[in-house]
Amino acid sequence: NVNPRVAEIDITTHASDFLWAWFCVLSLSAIGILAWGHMSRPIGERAFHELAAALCFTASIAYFAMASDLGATAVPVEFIRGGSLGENWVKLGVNDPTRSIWYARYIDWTITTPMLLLELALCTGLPLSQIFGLIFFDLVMIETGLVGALVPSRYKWGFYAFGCAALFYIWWILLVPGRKSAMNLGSDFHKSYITSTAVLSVLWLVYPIIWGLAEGGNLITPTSEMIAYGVLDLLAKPVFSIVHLMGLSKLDYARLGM
Ligand code: RET
Repeated sequence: NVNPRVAEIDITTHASDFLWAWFCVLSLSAIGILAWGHMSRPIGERAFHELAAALCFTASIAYFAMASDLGATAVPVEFIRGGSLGENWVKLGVNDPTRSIWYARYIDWTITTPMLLLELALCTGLPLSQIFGLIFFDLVMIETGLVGALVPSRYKWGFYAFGCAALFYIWWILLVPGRKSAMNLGSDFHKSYITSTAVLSVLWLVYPIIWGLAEGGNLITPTSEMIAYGVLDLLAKPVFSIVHLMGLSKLDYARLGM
């Protein structure tokens, strides 16, 4: 009596209240950050508040899509470890389990992770070539993660390895040339940069771990995956942005040439 489509919807109806809540929190964060920019900085100095607000708005639209049960596709599961065909799996045919892969989040990340890196990198005085390098490898990381999630075979781990290599490059740029460059702007810029970079680096480490447990290894259910990425997304977008903007609040943007 269970239509596979209904079974699939069942997986996400429970999570959807959570997803609507996340849509609201992200929209309100965007509005709040925009208002904060208006109150605390003259018109020419609101770029970082606007960037933060724009990326929260983008994420809120992604959560709107996912809360509406859009933006997922069923991918065959070739290797099942540590689970049986329980609530984890949607059984479409005999011996043909699939997992819902929420590709909508990768569309969100494609837009928002470069913006998060720009928030940081534009406060360092890093040369443009290194900023382009950061953005390029960030896109490599997200798109290889997406392809890996959609690939049913073990080749997914090859894509994952490319994504991890790209993340190492991002960490290196942020922690070595980025830090040196921020130091040249002055100790106040350096202090704010170190705090923001530490928060970002730790949070970004957790994403590939979740991926390994969810899209990669099928060790956790799509619902657990949704909650794990959901909590991380709030920390990595509004919370990170607020920490970063607070760090910048006393700094003179003239030193950035803005
Ligand atoms: C993937 C899988 C491939 C390997 C690596 C990944 C890293 C993803 C990261 C995502 C960050 C997202 C953020 C979203 C917005 O808040 C794609 C999971 C390394 C770091 C910050």
